[in-house]
Amino acid sequence: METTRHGAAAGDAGRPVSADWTIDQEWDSYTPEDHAIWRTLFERQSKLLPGRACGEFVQGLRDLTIDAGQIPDFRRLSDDLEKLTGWRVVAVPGLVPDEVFFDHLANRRFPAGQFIRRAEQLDYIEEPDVFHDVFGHVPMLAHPVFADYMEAYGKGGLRAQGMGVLANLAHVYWYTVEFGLISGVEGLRIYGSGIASSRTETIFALEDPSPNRVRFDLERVMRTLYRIDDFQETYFVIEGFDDLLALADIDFGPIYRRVSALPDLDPGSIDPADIVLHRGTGAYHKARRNV
Ligand code: HBI
Ligand code: FE
Repeated sequence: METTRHGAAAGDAGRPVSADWTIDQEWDSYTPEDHAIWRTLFERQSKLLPGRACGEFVQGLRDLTIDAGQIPDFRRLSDDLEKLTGWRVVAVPGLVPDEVFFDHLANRRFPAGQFIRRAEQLDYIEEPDVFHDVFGHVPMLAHPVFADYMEAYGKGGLRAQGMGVLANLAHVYWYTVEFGLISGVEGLRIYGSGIASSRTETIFALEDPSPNRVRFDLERVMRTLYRIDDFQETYFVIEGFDDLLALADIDFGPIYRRVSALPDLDPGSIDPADIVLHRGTGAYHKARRNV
């Protein structure tokens, strides 16, 4: 597990974690090197994203004055965000238990990693740090429809846990909030935070011939396994953010029962019922498997 600069891995002795796992951001304790890493990452992504990220994402960055200058102070960021959609950003040491995560979302609090990755980890980090969480997630929380979807996901997560179907719901989060693409008047664009915060996956997800790009379908996505350690083999494409919010009104009970009886789908597979926007060559992952 990643440790913070304060030496406080979640649950470490000597620094009890509060019940909701929040910590003080201790903004003053970021070093000039920390801010420099933020700047490097910010400048890379803000060059790539115009024309690749959806308009809502770019607008969110602008409205919240998330910029290259320094790691945002969560208090100011939250005050701005709260005016737009009622969400706040709270600091956590890293990954938090599922029920804690869902409870924050259900109450319109986004838990963001307090630490920032080290210079050797610019392109890949396992645990969510402040760049992934703030640059990747927070801009979309300024969008009212997306903001409502995230709250609904938190509430749905608490229910899914009670029903023992958390994995199915987690697949939906992964393929929308983290790795979602949207096709609209602008063409194919990124809204998923895991793509938007990664230089290499920004290009791969949109432009590489290797991955599949398939129309989003709730039951299909619920059944689809995913990769956490590499680019996705399949990206799911929504037509508008109302597609996501519509999920909040669905009674998931019968869907979970149906989906639980069906086999899981491999990340790279195409299902006969899929609406395929681009059938990937699979070349990237084939080459990875052969080394
Ligand atoms: N904790 N900080 C943090 N960020 C996440 O994205 C996160 C988490 N805990 C659990 C979790 N995500 C997922 O496993 C759930 O969406 C299922
Ligand atoms: Fe994330």
